[in-house]
Amino acid sequence: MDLGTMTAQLERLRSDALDAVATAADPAALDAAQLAFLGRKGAITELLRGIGRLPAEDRPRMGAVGNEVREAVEAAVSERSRDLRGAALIARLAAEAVDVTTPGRRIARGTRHPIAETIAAIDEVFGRFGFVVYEGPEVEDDVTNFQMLNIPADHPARDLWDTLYVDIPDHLLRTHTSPGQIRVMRETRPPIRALLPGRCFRYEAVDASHGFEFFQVEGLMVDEGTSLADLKGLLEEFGHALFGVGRATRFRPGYYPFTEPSVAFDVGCVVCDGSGCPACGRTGWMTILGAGMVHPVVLRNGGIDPERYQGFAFGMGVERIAMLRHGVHDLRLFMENDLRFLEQFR
Ligand code: 2NM
Repeated sequence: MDLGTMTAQLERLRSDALDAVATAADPAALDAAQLAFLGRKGAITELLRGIGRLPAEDRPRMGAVGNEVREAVEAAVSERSRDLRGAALIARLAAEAVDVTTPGRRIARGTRHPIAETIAAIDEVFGRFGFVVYEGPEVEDDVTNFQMLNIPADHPARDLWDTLYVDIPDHLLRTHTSPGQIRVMRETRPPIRALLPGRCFRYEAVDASHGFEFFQVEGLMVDEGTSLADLKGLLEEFGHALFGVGRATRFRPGYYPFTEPSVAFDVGCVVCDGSGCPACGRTGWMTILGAGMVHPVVLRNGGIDPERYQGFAFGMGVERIAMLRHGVHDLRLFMENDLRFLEQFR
């Protein structure tokens, strides 16, 4: 081959190689193009091997042109490689792009359970009168749950509380939060204004108005000269705060072993407003809590001198209050945690 032919072929290969490099769509295609022209068996490499067969005086010129072509193609390869990597990076960044102007997704928040909400509403009303929340244990001993409250063993009054016992001798699940009141009396001194919310347990068949687990809020006030009139005034305020200022209220005689006298506190029926309906048994009244003057024996059990101090106490079932507040007719709904029910209390 002579110099002219070889130079012409080399220029062709240069232009083919630059085309192949420029159109390589990805790094693999670029590697293939580089190998096809500059590799050990590449077209440019093979052609330049023919330099040795040129006349001696043509070899330096052909060598110089050969190097120039090889370097030009190598430069094109590295430039194309940089471009491809840049394009890949831009594509990745575009895929990862975040539109910071997109409005945030609303976080799904739970709602306060209607029982917790009702306890909070009760706490708030008595809090205005200086009552402070205390909590006693759910597992109690027989002495504190019953005997200290003037409910002796083998006394028929025990039948009022069907009790769940635990595997510790003389221990049980509290049937009311009243044992907590004994603890408050023993651990503090008058004047006392305590509120005890908490879960209570009774061995009972479950129906729309009875559960074996339920919540109670009890209150206790002990001071010199505390009277039934104080109790009545406080409970009337409470009834009006929870069920409306225009709501009728009344007290009836009641019975509890730990209070004397004892009363039941009624409000005008929240369904019929007093005219009589199935919800109130056609009486026009609904009982919302029980109360009374703390029995002197109970005060003494709490370490308080009944000659000097008097006290009243009251207790209410939270489910019942919540049912009346929200028009719920079956207390089992409060324990099922069905979201279709709970979401209505937003
Ligand atoms: C009620 C009704 C009447 C009550 C009594 C006491 C204590 F410990 F002071 F004697 N605590 N709670 C009481 C009184 C509870 O619930 C219907």
